[in-house]
Amino acid sequence: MRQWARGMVMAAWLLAVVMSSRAVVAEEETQGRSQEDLLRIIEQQQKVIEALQKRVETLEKRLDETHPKPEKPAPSDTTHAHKDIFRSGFNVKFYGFLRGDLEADTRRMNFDSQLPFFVLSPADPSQTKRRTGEITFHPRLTRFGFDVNAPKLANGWQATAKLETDFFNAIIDRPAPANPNLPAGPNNPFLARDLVSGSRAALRIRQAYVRIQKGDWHILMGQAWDVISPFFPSLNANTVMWNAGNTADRRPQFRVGYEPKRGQGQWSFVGMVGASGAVDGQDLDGDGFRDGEGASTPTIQARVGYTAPSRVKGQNWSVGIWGHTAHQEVNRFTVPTAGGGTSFSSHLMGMDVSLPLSSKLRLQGEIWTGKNLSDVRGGIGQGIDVPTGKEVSAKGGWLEVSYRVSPRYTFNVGMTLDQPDASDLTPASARTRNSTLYLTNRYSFGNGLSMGFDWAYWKTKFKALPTGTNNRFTFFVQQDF
Ligand SMILES: [Ca+2]
Ligand SMILES: [Ca+2]
Repeated sequence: MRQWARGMVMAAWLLAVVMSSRAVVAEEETQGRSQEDLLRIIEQQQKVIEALQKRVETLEKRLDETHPKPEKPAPSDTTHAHKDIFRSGFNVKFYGFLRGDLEADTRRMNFDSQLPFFVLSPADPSQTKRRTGEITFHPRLTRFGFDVNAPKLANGWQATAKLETDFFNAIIDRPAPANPNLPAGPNNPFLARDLVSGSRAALRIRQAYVRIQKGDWHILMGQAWDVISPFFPSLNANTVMWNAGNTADRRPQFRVGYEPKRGQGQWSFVGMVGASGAVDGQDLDGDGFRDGEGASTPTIQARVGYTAPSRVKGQNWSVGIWGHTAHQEVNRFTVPTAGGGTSFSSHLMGMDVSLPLSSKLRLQGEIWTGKNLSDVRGGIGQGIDVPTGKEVSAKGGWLEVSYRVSPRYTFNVGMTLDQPDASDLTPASARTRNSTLYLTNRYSFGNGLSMGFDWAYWKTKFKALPTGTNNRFTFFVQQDF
C-alpha cells in the first residue's frame, strides 16, 4: 500500500514536469526568444520543480504518519543463544527447599537453642536463676542450590559444578559480653547465643565445588562434605548430631576418587587433602592463625567403600571404612600445658554401614574412635584439654532404624553417643558423655510438601557437674523444589 502510494506521487510529479516543459517549448516556437527569455523560462521551470518537490515531501510525510514503517527485527545471534540465562550447551538445575522450624526444650541446650550440641548442667553457673526450657522458631534451614553440567571436553573429561547454600550462618551482629555479675572464667564465657540476630539470618555456603569425571575417576576441588563418615541421622537437621555421636562436616578440599563397577557392585576409593581448622576454627594461642593451617600440613582423609544390590529388591547395601589425620601448631602458647608442646595431632578411624532388612526396614549407622576430634565434630567439641594441653581421646557412633509405613509416612528410631575419655579432661564443666535416644517422623503430602515431628531425649554428663537432661521437640514444614 505504502509503495503504491509513493509510486503514484512520483508519477504525478514527473507528469507535471513534462507537461510544463511542453507548454514552454510551444510558446518558444510560436514567438521566438531572446537569451533573457530563455533564462527566465528556466527560472520558472526551477520554481515549478521546487513547488512539486515540496508537495512530494508533504505527501511522503503524510504517508509515513498514516502507514508507519515496520520496525526491522534485530538480526538473531545464533552463536550465543540463551545467553541471558546460561551458556549454550550447559544444563543448570536449581534445587532446594523452603522450610520453617519450631523447636522446644524442657531444659536448656548449650549456648544457642538453634545450634544444639549438648545439654547444660543444671548447676551451670550461666543459668543460676531460672533453669527452664526454651522455645525457638526459625527458617534458617531453607536451602538453595544449583548444579551445572558442562558439555564434555574433547579428551573425554566432563565437568560438573555445584553451589549449595542455606541460612545457617552465625554472623555476629550484637556483641554480648560475659555476665558481669559472675566471676570471669570458663563457666562465664562470651555467650554465643546473644550474638546472632533471630530474624536476620545470613546466607552461608554449604558446598561450592568443581568436579571433573572421566570413566571411573573423578577429581573435586572446592568445599564439599568430608570423605569420612558420610551418613548422618535423621534427627536435628541443624547440627546433624555433631558432637553427639555423628562425625564429619563440610570443608574446603582437593579430592581424588576411583569408583569402578565390579560384577553387581561398585567399589569406592576416595582420598582428599583439605583445610585443617575449617570447622572448629581453633586458635589456642590467639596468634590470629588457625592452628590447623599453622601446622602447614593439610587434613588427610580416605575411605574405602563397597555398595551392591541387596536381597531386598531395588535397594542397595553399603559398607565403608575410613580414616582421618591432621595436625595443629601453636607458636604463642599462653595456656599452661603439662606437655609443654607446640604441636598437636588428630586421628580418627571409623566404619559406616547401610543395610536394608526388608522392603520397609533399613538400618544405618556409624562407629568411630580417635583423639583430638573437634575439627571433625567428635569429643563433644573438645579437641585439646586447655589446662593440660592433652589431646582428648573419644569414641562414639550412632545407629538408626527406619521403617517406611507407607509411601507417605516413615518413622525412624535411633541412638547416638559421643564419649570422650574423662581422664583426658580436667575442668569441672568438661563434657564426658553426650547421648540421645530419639524418634523422628516424616510425612509427605506429595508435590514436595512434607512435615516432620521429632522427639529426642538428650543426656550430657560432666567431669564434676550434675548431669543435664532435656526433652527436645522439633516440628517443621518443608516445601521442596
Ligand atoms: Ca557421619
Ligand atoms: Ca594459632
